[in-house]
Amino acid sequence: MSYLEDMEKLVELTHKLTNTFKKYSAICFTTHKDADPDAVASIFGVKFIAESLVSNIKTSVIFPEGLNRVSTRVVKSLGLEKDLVAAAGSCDLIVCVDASSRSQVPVLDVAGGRDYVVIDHHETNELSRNALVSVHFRNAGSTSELVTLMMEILSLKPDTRLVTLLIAGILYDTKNLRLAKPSTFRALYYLTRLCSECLEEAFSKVTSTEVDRSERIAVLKGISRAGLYEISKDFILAMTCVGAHEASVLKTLITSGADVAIAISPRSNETRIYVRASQKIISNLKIPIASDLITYLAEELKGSGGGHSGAAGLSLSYEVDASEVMRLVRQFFAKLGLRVNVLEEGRWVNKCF
Ligand SMILES: [Mn+2]
Repeated sequence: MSYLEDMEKLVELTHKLTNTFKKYSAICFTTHKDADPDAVASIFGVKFIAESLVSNIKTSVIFPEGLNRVSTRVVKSLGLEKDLVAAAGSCDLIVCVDASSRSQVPVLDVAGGRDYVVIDHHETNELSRNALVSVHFRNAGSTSELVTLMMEILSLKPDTRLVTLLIAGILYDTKNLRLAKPSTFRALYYLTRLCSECLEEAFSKVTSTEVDRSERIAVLKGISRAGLYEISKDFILAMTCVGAHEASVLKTLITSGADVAIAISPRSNETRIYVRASQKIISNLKIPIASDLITYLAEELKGSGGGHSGAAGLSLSYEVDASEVMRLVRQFFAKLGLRVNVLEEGRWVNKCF
């Protein structure tokens, strides 16, 4: 089906849908569990459509099992939390968005034979068959863009918060437009004509890599304690000791220039050791350095562990001596014919246990 035919079909279905809305007095809007931004934006978008076209209609939203992490952040930053609260009461029509199967929408099971309509873009949609109206376009990049195009067809103008939310939904489902379809850009054209700043706003909300406080502190501690060593003259080894968020600490050490990063993590009656290796040292030495080192340490320290060439970890059922770990690391590299020299001792040994 061509793009233009798709638009004609959408025009027809949009009117069919709005005519259906007019026959009901209370509408519930729902979606799949753990709602992503596309699901949340679609719910708010189609609710806006219903409220704009049908006067005195009662509406409520139902999010089974709440919102996912990105949705929670987006909704919070747009100040839309209060709109999430489901108004108690019954509804005689259920609008089901961005959900493809009955199991994803518990409310439909509860509702039994209740009337419902579908708006969705998944490859297959088993809910379509029994729906009063099914706006199902498998060629759309997101449900948000379908809802946006319905607004365009109806000449409805959402406010800037809803525009931002809809763009966020589109960006999320199209992986920041990498999976965009022609209809995605048509929807974005409509939305950005209404609010051009909303595009950047939505991008920053969806792609934000905001890290929580405990993780930021762990990373900063891990870096500030690190001891630096050279492995022959070619590679840099960073050793540190942290109690949490080891993966983030090690990732930071590697992206900051370490070729091998090791974190010792003391827990109660337990020690975990994590290793990361840069692509440079892996391809230079042509050995799976992280897993080889962990296997060696696990054997010597009587622990268990494993991993891959770039990332590996082990666990010991006792509190290990940090300088013993350092001795074994030196020995491991000595077996490869590589000498480990101190560049800067750091504070990591003293901070371990
Ligand atoms: Mn979706």
